[in-house]
Amino acid sequence: MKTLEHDSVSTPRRPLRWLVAALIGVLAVAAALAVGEFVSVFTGAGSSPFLAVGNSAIDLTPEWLKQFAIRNFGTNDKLVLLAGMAVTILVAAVVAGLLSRRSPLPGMVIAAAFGALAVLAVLTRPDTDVLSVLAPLASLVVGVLVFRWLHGVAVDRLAAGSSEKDGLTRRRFLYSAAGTAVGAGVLGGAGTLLTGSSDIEASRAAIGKLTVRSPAPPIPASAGYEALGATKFITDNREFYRIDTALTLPRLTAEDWRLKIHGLVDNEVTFDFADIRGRELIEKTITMTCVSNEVGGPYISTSNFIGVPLRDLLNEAGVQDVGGQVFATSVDGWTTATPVRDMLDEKRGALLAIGMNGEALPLEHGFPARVIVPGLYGYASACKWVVDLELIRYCQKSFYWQDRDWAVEAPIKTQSRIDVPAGFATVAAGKVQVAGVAWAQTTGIAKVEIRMDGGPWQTAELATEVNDRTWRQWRAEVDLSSGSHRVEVRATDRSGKTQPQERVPPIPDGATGWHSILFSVD
Ligand SMILES: Nc1nc2c(c(=O)[nH]1)N[C@H]1C(S)=C(S)[C@@H](COP(=O)(O)O)O[C@H]1N2
Ligand SMILES: [Mo]
Repeated sequence: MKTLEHDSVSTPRRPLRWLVAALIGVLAVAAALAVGEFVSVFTGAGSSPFLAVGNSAIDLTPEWLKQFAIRNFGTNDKLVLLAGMAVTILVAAVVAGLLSRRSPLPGMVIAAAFGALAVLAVLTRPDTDVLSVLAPLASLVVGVLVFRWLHGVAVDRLAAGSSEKDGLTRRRFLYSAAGTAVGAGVLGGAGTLLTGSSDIEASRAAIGKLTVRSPAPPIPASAGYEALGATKFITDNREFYRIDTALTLPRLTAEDWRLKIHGLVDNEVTFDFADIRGRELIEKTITMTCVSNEVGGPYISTSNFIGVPLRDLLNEAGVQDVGGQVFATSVDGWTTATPVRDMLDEKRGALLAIGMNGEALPLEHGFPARVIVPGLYGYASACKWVVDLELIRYCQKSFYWQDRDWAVEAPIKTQSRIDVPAGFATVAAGKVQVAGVAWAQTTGIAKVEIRMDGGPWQTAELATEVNDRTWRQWRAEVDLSSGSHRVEVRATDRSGKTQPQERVPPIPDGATGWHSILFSVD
């Protein structure tokens, strides 16, 4: 590090001021991140050092922490992770600066270590290639060099001695620091702008309205109790729950999308978007549910899904082992597996979906195409951004959540939820309306009961059934005196099974227990 010894023999080495040292760390890291972000515009979204580290963090997060995040931050869990990463990086940058008050070496080593971490993260992403490594490498090099350079400028200033020279070098440091900040801002901003999802949005917009050969029957008004303030039967696309491990949305246009079906099949087939769209599209009203949904939780929504029967696509490939699994892979590397039997079952009606409520799939729900298998939890069936279906024998491969101790197979458990009144609401005395949803996809709901304050069960009125793949709404009326009350609900499905009272957590194959709400009557 000879070249860095700016102090002359006559000027004794003085450490940099705390603030200057910290600023050098922060600026070097900002420059590194900005350059990495900018280079990743050209080397692919997966190569962004910041996001690659974030995505790896998601995959490496222990199960309990992931559950905690989903429970506490819900769909904001990714935002919380990104903010946490930003804070960690900021702290590391400040520490790197402060450790380098005398020599730039500690900061350079820390910058290099962070760069190496990003290189590793990018290399281990499933959606990156060798070229992708250029982005984190650029970050590493820029981080180390900018740190060393700014440090040199600052030390020069200290070593200057005469006040005239001092002023000159102080100005030089300020210019260098400001230049670095502006440069990082411009490059980082340009990188973020250029990696926007506008090309994907344009590809989606170009699809326009999907023409469906056999539309889903209209939802009768009697299927819900919207007038009571109950949940809407069909969830708006923007309200549909979203669960996935993708920190940023995959950037796959309809034009570039391909679905390959291979493995234990007679002939490998590949479909493109025009192939799928050109088929007779069907529309089915289906309620999807996430296995992570706690009793009474929000991760359940209903949509009119548009697509083609997966059964047809699989039969075109020629399934060799109906006792095996269909192993699905998303363009972002996420995987799942579903029993072949369930995918082929005509009554269940698994779809390769390309639309939701008349529109092309929204980006966050799997554009251009995804799998929907009624009656199975999403993690074990509903692959978004699906690009590959491989027919395999059991135990040949394991999928994303299976590797994290969730069940290999996961039919949706019969459940019910109270939506009206809201928890801890205060309602007027007299006849009180209680309403909610119950679901037992592909089995159907036979009965819903409620009870007040631990009293006798009372049968609720069921709304018109839309089909056995959707939730069923219910309502009941109770006469209540003023004071606080507790209402509980339980559903019985058409197989005759009543929801067990015992509370079990979502892991490994879905929560059980009765939902209850506390509220008061005026
Ligand atoms: N590629 C990909 N597909 C995925 C997931 C994911 O993380 N990545 N999550 C699954 C889970 S756990 C669920 S519950 C559903 C949720 O679909 P939605 O976000 O459209 O509601 O998608 C499934 N498909
Ligand atoms: Mo899920």
